[in-house]
Amino acid sequence: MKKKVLTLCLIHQHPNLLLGMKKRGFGVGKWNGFGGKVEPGEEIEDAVYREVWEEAGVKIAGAEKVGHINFKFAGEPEALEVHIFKAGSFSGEPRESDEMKPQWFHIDEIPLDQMWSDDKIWLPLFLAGKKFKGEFFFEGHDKILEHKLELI
Ligand code: 6OG
Repeated sequence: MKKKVLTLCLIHQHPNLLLGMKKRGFGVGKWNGFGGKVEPGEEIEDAVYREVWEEAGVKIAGAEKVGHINFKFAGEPEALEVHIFKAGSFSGEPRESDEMKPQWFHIDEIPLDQMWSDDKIWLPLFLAGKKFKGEFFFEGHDKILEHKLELI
C-alpha cells in the first residue's frame, strides 16, 4: 500500500495546549496540531519545525517524538504515516496563517468533538507524557472501524 509521511506537532505548555483550526484541505473545520507532508529528501524533524513555523508562525525550541500512527481509510489506496511530536517552548507569537487559526485551550476544555475522532483515544496518552504507536482504520472521516494503540 502506498503511504504518505506526515508530521503532527502539538505545543503543550501545561495546563494549555495550542491547537489550530484547519482552514483548508485535509481535515478542514477540525482543531488539530500543526503539521503536514514531509517533503522528498527532508528529515522528519525538519518538517516538524517548518510546518509549525508556516502554520502557526512560531519557532519551536525543540520537539520530542511521542507517537507514530498509521491511518487507513476504506476505499482509499494511500495510507498516512503520521509522526506525532510534542513541543514546549517556542519563540514568537502564534499568528493565523492561510492554513490554520491557532488558539490556546486549557487541557480540561479541549474541543474533542471538533477534532479527528482518533484524538480522543491517543490525546490522553500524549497529555500524560506517554509514548505510543498505533493504527486506525476509518470509514469516511468520522467513523473508526478498527484501531490498535499501544504504549512504547
Ligand atoms: P496536510 O495534508 O494538510 O496535513 N492528520 C491527522 N491528525 C489527526 N489528529 N488525526 C488524523 O486522523 C489525521 N490524519 C492526518 C497530519 C494533514 C495534517 O493532518 C494530520 C498533518 O498534520 C485521520 O498537509
